[in-house]
Amino acid sequence: MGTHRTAVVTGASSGIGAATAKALAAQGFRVVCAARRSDRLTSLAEEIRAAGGACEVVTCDVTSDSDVGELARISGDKVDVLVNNAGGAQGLEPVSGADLDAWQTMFDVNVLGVVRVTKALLPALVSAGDGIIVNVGSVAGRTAYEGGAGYTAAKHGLAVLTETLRLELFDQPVRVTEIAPGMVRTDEFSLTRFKGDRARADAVYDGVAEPLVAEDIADAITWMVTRPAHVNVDLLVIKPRAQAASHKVHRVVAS
Ligand code: 8X3
Repeated sequence: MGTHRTAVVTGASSGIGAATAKALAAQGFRVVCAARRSDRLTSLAEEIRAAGGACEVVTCDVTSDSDVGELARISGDKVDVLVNNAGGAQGLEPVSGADLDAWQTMFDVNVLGVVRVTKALLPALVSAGDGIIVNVGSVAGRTAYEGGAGYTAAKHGLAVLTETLRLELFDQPVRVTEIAPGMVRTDEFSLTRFKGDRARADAVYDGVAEPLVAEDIADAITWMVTRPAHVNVDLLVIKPRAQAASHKVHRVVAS
């Protein structure tokens, strides 16, 4: 265990987070998997260990100071990789019908959660001598779309947070990066956005031959963190071939 480099992944219980935890474990990292749902984390840890990986789990809500404190304690004095993946969208209402509770949650998780976790782990990332932070943003953090404002504003916030942190850490041995995925079909992203409405969630991917999947993003994150220490991938925008832009998606409608 002592020789492993440590990677911390938040939102690790499903989707991009779980896939990233598995991918980094396969690269030899000791992976600290953080998420709210401990039952999911337990089965993820079993899967990683069965494949020969090193893994620890922490039940952690990124909006909780005490949970994040515990995450920092378990992560240890040196953290080589931090993947701030916990996040998500709620709703697709126009600004005129904004659900402020949903906006609060989106800012709490996508922005303040990243600040809280980053702040707690930064000393360990610096101590590692070659730390890297990967913030999982979104194309929603680069462009706007109707109905998306709570999420797009939060992910724009995350993008600027990432840029600011890179400036502030310019003389420290820590790389600061963002990956901004477009359409990724995961089990939960759209289902959460539409409060469990399966038909609405599935409609997001209607007619799209091959949306990205969580493993595509995990693969890209693995590439970013395994570049030589002097190589900082500031921003990696990644979309399926069928998605030229947020609004411009090639859909094949069944006849
Ligand atoms: C997910 C991409 O287009 O649903 O972050 O905002 S989108």
